[in-house]
Formats: sequence, structure tokens, C-alpha cells
Amino acid sequence: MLNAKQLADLDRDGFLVLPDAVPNEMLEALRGRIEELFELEGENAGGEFKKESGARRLANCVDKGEVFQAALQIPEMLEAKAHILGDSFKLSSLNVRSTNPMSEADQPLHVDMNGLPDEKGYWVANTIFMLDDFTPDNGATRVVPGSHRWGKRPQEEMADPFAAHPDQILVTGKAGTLVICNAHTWHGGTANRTNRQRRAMHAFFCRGDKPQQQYQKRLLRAETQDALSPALRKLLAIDDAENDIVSSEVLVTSGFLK
Ligand SMILES: O=C(O)CCC(=O)C(=O)O
Repeated sequence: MLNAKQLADLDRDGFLVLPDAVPNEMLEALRGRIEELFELEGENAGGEFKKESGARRLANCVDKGEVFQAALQIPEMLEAKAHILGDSFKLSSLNVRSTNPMSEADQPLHVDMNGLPDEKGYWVANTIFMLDDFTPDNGATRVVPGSHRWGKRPQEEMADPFAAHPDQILVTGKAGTLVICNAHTWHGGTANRTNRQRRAMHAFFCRGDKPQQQYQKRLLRAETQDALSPALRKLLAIDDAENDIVSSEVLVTSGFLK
């Protein structure tokens, strides 16, 4: 599991890179199912959440294959989520984002759910599954280390959140790497200047008392919900009456700036 140095790095920097965290078989199965879904969903892909120029998106992935449900149970990822969010946390959304070849623009630096830590602490934590190698020129995620501790949003501090920040770094790595991200840390995708796609999956979690970005109980088909293991029902807050109250108002909440 995670060692003391890894947890200290996560606390200090707001992110942690875990190479080789996704087993090869799972990586292949994820890529295969994701391409199948892009094909099946066509123009509608991502529609349950949002569409983005310059990137292909899928949303509501828990409903779309057992491999996604297996990916949510990687122990190191769950351990890191508990470290950031405390013992009570749940899935907020599971989406795919694939930056298109020669996509022209960086995403703005942002914090997920536009959220700042509150009196109870951190409440959003994302995980980026690198499904392709992330390289300096193919749209690797940029991160501003330590910014989760500033209690500020980039759009309040920067004249232009699309611009490069002097302290930003690019998170590169091999396919199969996980990037654990305290999602109050300023981050964003970058332009893909290659002729190949850069695929990532985002397993996004929030603290138990906060609304899910995508209310799983409403989005998942009944047959999917019926087949979930007790552990997954808990992780998705399917039987959590408190979650019904906080999440049912917001079917989806945009990932950045608003
Ligand atoms: O895919 C990435 O590199 C980061 C994407 C991201 O931060 C978002 O879409 O909110």
C-alpha cells in the first residue's frame, strides 16, 4: 500500500504519481471498451455530462461495463482517497477524456466542482488513469504543486487561467500510471500537439456530505444497480439517504470554472 513518503508528497504537492498501478489486462480492457463506447455513442458521447471541443468524452461509465467497476476498486487509489477525504467518501463521477490529435487549446487551470476546502477540510479528489503514455507534447495534465493549500481558485488569482502559471509542471508517465489528485489543486489538460489521441479516465470522488457531480442513483440503470456488490453500492452511495438529499438536486455539476 502507500508508504509514509508517498502520503507526505501527496499532502505537500496535492498530487501523487503511481506508475504501473493499473494491471495490463485491465488497461487493455478499458481501452477496448472505451473505443467500443465511442463508436456506439457517436455524437452523443459525453452527453450525460458535457461535450468539449478538442476532446472526446464519455460519462456515466459505471453503467457501461464491469471493467469500469473493477477499476474503481484499485486499493492504492481508495487508500489515497481516504487520506485526502477522510473515512466517509463516495464516487462523484467516472468519465473518460481523450484529447484529440492536434487539439489547439489548453484547458483553463481549475479546481474540480469549483470547490475550496471548507471548515471540515478537503472534499474533492480526482484520479487520472493514463490510458496512453502522457508526454510533454500530447496533452499531459498540468498541475500547480501545493496550490490546494492556498484556499484560492485560479480564476480569482490569474488574469487568464488559460495561460501558463509560473509554477506549473506537466505530469507525464507511461500508460497504466495513476495520478492521485487532491482536486483543490489547480490543474488542467493541455493541448495535444501530436497526431495521436491522449486518452485518460477520471475517477472523481467527493467527501460523504457533499453532492456527487453525477448522481449515480439516477444515472445508473436499475439492472446495473441490482448487480452491484455491497462494496460498490457503498462507494456509489446507492443506499445513502443523505446522498439522495444532497445529490438529487444536481444531476450534473460542471467540472471547471462554473
Ligand atoms: O484530462 C486531463 O488531463 C485533465 C482534465 C480535467 O482536469 C478536467 O476535464 O476537468
